[in-house]
Amino acid sequence: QTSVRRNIAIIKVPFGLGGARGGAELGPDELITAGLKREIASLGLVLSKEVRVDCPSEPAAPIERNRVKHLNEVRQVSQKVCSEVSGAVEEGAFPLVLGGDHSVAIGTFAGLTAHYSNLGVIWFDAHADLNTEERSLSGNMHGMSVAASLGHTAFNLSHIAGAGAFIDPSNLVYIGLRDLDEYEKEQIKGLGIRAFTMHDIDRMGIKQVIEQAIATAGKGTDGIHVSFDMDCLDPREAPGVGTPVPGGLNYREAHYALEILASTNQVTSMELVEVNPLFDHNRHTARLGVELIASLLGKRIL
Ligand code: 5AB
Ligand code: MN
Ligand code: MN
Ligand code: MN
Repeated sequence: QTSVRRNIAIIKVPFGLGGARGGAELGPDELITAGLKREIASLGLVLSKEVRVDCPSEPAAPIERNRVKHLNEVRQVSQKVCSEVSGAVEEGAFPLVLGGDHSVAIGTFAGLTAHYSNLGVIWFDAHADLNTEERSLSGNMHGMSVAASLGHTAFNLSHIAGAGAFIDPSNLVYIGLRDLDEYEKEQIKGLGIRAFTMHDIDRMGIKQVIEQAIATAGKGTDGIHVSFDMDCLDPREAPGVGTPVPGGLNYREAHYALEILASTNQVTSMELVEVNPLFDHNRHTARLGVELIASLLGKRIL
């Protein structure tokens, strides 16, 4: 038996200008080539639609004097992703967003909050993506998407037509953190965000971690969104990412977490981001991404 809505809407977002280096815009096609649609079919799910968001590939105007990179492009893409995600939910489908760099999450959040007023979020990532335009040391917007969902950035959910309310930090859980900027550490502590770092995974094991994550993100919420940055994995498992950090989740830990999530029947959407084929070998990272999506959609070993 499967655990998600039967109709899957694939929303491809070939956008890489929010990232630290180019290549994430190739992610959606790489995941399709790696067999995503075959996996969906063999799970007995229906691909109710497959859309490709039209994304700018080079800046329309020279980068502004401020340090924030490609804000106008992120803004445009966010609006389009919001419409597609919101439309998919309306049609009764499970939105499966394929990035792109993690800035695409801003649009995903906008589209989801249009329908879910108290959304739970499980954010798998080496990074917290909690920077603001003011505080970011890099100016890369893929490091600001969670902050945008909370309303902390100058450009945030409230600037996207159709978006609902900000995410409640008490509904948000991190898994896999191991590379945080000082400002992000202060924010996590100050806001009391539930954060399972790699240290916590070492200490508690992935079973306890995912169970507690579900208890937090699933309690009193009207859905759980899984945002999966492939750099949560150890670079030995997933070399094809833009910002690899040693010491990440291993193959079975990642699968196990997603298998348990599937069994809750509470997951209402997923995005998988930061697949960067330029740093991959033999499509290894995209193939792993497809397998992980399958686990979240209900695939079982036996
Ligand atoms: B990703 C860093 N905190 O803000 C920054 O891959 C990294 O979406 C952000 O998690 C990584 O540039 C963004 C140093
Ligand atoms: Mn990220
Ligand atoms: Mn990351
Ligand atoms: Mn990254």
